[in-house]
Amino acid sequence: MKTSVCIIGGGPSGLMLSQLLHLKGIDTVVLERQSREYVLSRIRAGVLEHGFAALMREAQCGERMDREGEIHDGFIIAHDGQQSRVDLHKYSGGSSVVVYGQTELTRDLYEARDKMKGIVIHNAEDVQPHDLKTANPFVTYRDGDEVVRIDCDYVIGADGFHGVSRKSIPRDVLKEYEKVYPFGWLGVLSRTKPVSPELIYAKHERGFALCSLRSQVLSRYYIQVPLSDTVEEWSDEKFWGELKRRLPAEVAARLITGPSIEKSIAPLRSFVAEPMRYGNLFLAGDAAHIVPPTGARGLNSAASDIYYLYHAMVAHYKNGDDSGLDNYSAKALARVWKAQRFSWWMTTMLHTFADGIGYDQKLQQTELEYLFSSEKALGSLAENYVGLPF
Ligand code: FAS
Ligand code: PHB
Repeated sequence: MKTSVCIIGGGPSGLMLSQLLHLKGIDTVVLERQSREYVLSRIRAGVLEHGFAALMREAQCGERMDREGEIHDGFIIAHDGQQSRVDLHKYSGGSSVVVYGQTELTRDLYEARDKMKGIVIHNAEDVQPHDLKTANPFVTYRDGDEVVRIDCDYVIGADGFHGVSRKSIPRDVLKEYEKVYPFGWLGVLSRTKPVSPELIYAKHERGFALCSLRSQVLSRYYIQVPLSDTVEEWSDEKFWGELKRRLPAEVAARLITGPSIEKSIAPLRSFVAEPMRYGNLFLAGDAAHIVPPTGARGLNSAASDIYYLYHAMVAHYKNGDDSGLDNYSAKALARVWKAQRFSWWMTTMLHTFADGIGYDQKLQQTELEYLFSSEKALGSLAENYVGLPF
């Protein structure tokens, strides 16, 4: 098999790039390790930057997002017994975010690939990139007992944190930066009316909590839990009780609870791998970087990688201009590190650190007091949350 761009990973990063390139007449093949059903069973991000939403529309996949997604102009930070609203629209100069689940946008991307007869191969086993430092890289994978070879010009590693691509870069070339937080998020999805029309990020001495949503009949809630906790230890009843304890009384009083239809614990970590290019391999999305979800930057950081790669590939194939490819790693990392900073700042400000000495807690309080006393501080939060320019 031969293609121009072989994409490893059929998550949002890989599918989005495949769709955008196809619309420009650049052929791709996507290799996904799991089944489509498995990929679509994942419950992950819920907040899209306006740049991501624009990319979905450019990929001709934005119609259901615009119909079913919700525009949010602000969110609440609950702290020290009060609820303070962050007016994103005012402090970002008129921008906002779209609340629309990653599961749904991934479904939209798959359907768009089907409509254009895009090649997405599922259950691709033992995917391996080869000859990345040559002009003729190729990728192999197993289909049952058969080994299939795909010759290509470029390989995109969009295979997430546990993928094969990043590990294909020699250890003496790759530099990894990591920060592991001493807690995780226990997340619950329930077919209940959301407790608030806007997201509530709650700082509480018992631990952080987040009230989010997927629609007006589908709620998404999280509470900070120790890394040692397991989902089995958290009955629905125990979860709802703990969430209520961490919310302002008037919010807890109106919380509608119901059976969890998904419940999982995700550890929080910050991670960046450099460089994001090795020969003719380009890393994108979670394959290259991970953020704690506090700042809703995870999926949105993948979007800017895809945006840069898309424009770089079009410049190469249409104009013979390789400047975008040559600058990709530096350009993508510049924005990735800004998302890392913002995610670290939101996580450090809002979570409870068991070993937090008095000084760190005083700093947390000061961060919040400064934030809500300064329009410039609110402007900084808002421009990061709605998404820095690509
Ligand atoms: P993905 O991991 O989504 O996709 C990579 C794909 O590659 C997967 O489908 C995988 O099966 C496939 N793959 C892996 N190895 C392969 C191989 N060897 N061969 C072929 N295919 C292979 N972000 C937020 O903004 N907000 C959140 O609340 C949030 N919650 C999250 C919760 C969890 C548990 C996780 C893991 C992530 C969360 N994220 C969140 C971040 C998440 O949304 C990612 O940023 C997003 O999935 C990135 O998309 P991709 O880069 O496509 O990576
Ligand atoms: C979510 O709805 O899953 C969500 C929203 C905002 C975040 C993290 C997760 O910061």
